[in-house]
Amino acid sequence: HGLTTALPAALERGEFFIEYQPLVHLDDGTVHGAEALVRWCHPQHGVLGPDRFIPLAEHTGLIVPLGRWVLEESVRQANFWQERHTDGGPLRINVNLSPTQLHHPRLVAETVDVLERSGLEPGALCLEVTESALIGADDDLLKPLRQLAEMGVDIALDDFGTGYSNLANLRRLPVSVLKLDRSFTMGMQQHPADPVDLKIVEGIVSLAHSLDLAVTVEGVETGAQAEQLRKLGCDTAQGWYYARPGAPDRIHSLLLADA
Ligand code: G
Ligand code: G
Ligand code: MN
Ligand code: NA
Repeated sequence: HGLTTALPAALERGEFFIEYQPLVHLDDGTVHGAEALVRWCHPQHGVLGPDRFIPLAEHTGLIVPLGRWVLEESVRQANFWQERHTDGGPLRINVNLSPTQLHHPRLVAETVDVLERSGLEPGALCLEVTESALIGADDDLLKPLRQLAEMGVDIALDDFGTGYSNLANLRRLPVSVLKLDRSFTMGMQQHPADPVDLKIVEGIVSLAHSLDLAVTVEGVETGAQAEQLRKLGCDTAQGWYYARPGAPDRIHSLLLADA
């Protein structure tokens, strides 16, 4: 596959870049942080989204150096924002971790190293892992995540509610945030909102809060959805209603507007 063989050179040539999508507090709309979303500016095909190359990088193992670069770059960026917006409270940076990265023996050491070199406090970093990556996870797999959580790094369960959500299993996982999948938000778009989706979200929020987990909702596209999700008790939100993923200066502007 052409894209697969081009990946290592692309990383060396600096063809990857990161877009940031803001995460906002649902109660007052202020910025809580941003999710780092990687893109590939391919010399022939133009800008490729992660769906086009993350699975290939995952398959070849290039996800390890690529993921390291994403972490390093987005943590550096978050620290830059932090230093310029000290009064706004800590700004969070969310970084996606793929299953291969989770299994990598140097995950904890490298994350500690990146944080120390940047000066960003561990509590400002949130690592997103998908539910499916943790299905049937044994203690060996959970141990690095526990170590990171003990240092203060937040672990978020991404795309929550799409897989084989095992609610009882949540207690065992070192997660502090649930990211509710976009499919639930889509159910809020209808008028009236899908009553079953309402009940499900209500139940998930109540369970999450009773376990001291924060709830982030993805894919908010309208003000009506945001209001509905706020009423249901969700804490933070992400979606086109607030902003599409974009260049880092967009986050900088939003932070200036909040101040
Ligand atoms: O930005 P976009 O909606 O195209 O992202 C699609 C998916 O790609 C997201 O759900 C996200 O989980 C994944 N993704 C984006 N950036 C990264 C990254 O840096 N590492 C990994 N492993 N996945 C990413
Ligand atoms: O990590 P995750 O797979 O959840 O990445 C989020 C993905 O969802 C990104 O690809 C991003 O571009 C996309 N996205 C973010 N906000 C919205 C939205 O409001 N609506 C839709 N349809 N997609 C969104
Ligand atoms: Mn994500
Ligand atoms: Na997601």
